[in-house]
Amino acid sequence: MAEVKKDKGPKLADPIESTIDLATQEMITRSHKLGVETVFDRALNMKQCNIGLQGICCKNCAMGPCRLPLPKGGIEGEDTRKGLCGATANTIAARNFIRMIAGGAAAHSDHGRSVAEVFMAAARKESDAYTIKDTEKLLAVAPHLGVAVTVEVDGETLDRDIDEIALEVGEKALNEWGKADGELLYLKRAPQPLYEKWEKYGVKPRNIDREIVEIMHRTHMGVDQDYKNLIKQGTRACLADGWGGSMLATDLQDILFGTPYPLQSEANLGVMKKDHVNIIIHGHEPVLSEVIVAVAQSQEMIDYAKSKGANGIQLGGICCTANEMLQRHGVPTAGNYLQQELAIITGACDAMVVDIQCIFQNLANVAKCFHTKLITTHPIARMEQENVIHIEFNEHYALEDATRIVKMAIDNFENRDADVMIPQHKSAQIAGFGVESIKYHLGGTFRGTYYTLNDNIINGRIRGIAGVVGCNNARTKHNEHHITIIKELIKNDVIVLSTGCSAITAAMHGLLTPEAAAVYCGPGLAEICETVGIPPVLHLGSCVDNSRILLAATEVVKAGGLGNDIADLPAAGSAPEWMSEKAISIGHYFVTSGVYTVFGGTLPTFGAPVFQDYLFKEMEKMYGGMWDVTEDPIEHAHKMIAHIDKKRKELGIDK
Ligand code: XCC
Repeated sequence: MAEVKKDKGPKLADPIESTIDLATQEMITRSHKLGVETVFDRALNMKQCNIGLQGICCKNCAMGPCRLPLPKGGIEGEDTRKGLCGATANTIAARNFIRMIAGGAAAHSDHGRSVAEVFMAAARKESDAYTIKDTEKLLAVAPHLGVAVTVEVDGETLDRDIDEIALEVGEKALNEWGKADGELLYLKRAPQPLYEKWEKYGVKPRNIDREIVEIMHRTHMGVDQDYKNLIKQGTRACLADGWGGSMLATDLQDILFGTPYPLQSEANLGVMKKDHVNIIIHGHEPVLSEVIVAVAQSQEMIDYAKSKGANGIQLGGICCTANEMLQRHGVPTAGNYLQQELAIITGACDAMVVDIQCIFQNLANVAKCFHTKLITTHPIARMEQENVIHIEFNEHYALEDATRIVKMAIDNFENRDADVMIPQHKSAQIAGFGVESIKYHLGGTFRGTYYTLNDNIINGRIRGIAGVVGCNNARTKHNEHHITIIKELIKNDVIVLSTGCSAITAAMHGLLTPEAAAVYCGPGLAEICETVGIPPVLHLGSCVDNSRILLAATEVVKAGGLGNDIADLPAAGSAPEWMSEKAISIGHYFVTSGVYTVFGGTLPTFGAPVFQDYLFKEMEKMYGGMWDVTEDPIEHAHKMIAHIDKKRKELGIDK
């Protein structure tokens, strides 16, 4: 990234070279004016370690770190690189790779566990703040966990008591993390041929926690030293994420807080309001934000805000908490991952409330320069800086905790400096899609009418389906690759399902509106979007909601006409600006569920070409999906389109 020229001191990021988003450009300029450093500046001043980047630095014991750089010009002849213990580049890269899967799967799954615990509190009626809201979803999920929804009494089939079902669903769900025998119950939701592949290759997860623990064991010094066997365990753990922890998180959240249906909102920093108390919620778990939304919308709190001179309370979200609050309540999205510091730099953020994952520690340093109260809420995610306030959120006192947080923000409104600058950029968005609503909007089924997804894929109006998901990364121009790739896909009639910060990015750039179809789509996709009134990019929620994409793909398979397995579909996955370990876990569960998946930028496999080849080529023979990577966003989109076309040809629908 280019820098702003100055005489001495750390380099400053050039706003125009750092991002394609105008609001972000304005806030980077303001950060320089105020002397507040952001991630965009740090990315210029911190060099990346090239060996770590390639995945070939082993620091799993104190004889190392052992670094195995790839010779210039690549390997000729035998690859003799090895660490002190003899670990090869393939072993080291595979160990590092699956440790990333363990980190990602742990993050998603621990989130799921927290939700399951709150679910149990609700099912036991121990909490005022949480109830079982969506009984229809409860009844839909129960059979997948082996919970009966009816009971036989005297030869008559009767509906079971909802409270009883909820309790049993909660117990069965929680059991998935640590049960002693069997396999994950949700694996059977996959198409049968996929389930059989998992069985054949011995990768069916036994329980969620065990697969993550086993990665840590196998990658300890001197245990598993066969890259194929290592990645096999990576596969087990990522499936425990996608078809386990994440899917349970999504389902239980829907039951507790409501299944999302399409709604209208806005996105970007311009959603903040100068004359309102601005509360920004950032992180991942909706357990906290759900209650904050309820409290902040109460008349009592609105009146309290008015008594302090504000015109109301404006909530805004960042990262996946934004997606959770958006999809169920229409709370506007303030920004994506790289905009978190910028929300404070507006000077209008009265409180930033954070829970878990994707939270910069530097938020504390930025908050110190403004009046913003930075509040951590989760026992496992605290910050060492003194200006950070910790209000530990407890589901049994959720209303009290949320009220304390909202009041603190309101009380802080009068401490604002006069120097406030909220960039006047925001876009309208339609969000809140899921398997249920995609089906509903496209004719109430996936097959059989003019509007349905399968029929329109078969007749070619829709060329295929792309899942474009994942983070921003300060090593890539902010938002550029997401937007370039998505625009290229929809121009070529590929419908896009999006989650996480990618969906936020699409929203910020106006792609989540039905009107975007006429401007950006090829004629076939435009016709469908205009006829049924959907955007060409469907926002499916947060990163745990990638499980919705797995289930949407499964429904498309089961509806018929497009093969028997996810791997048969004209579909591809993408993470254009990925950065987190969660992205690697998601990428690998997409691949091992049969999806060709392209990552932008780099992958920590470049330094071990044999291991990389295994991921990029051999995986396809086993699961039908495989990894790929490219730095060029247009090439990225066309790799996906080429795969979609290959699948259309195999299905005989390429005419
Ligand atoms: Fe984090 Fe989920 Fe990545 Fe965004 S997309 S930067 S992981 S918030 Ni999950």
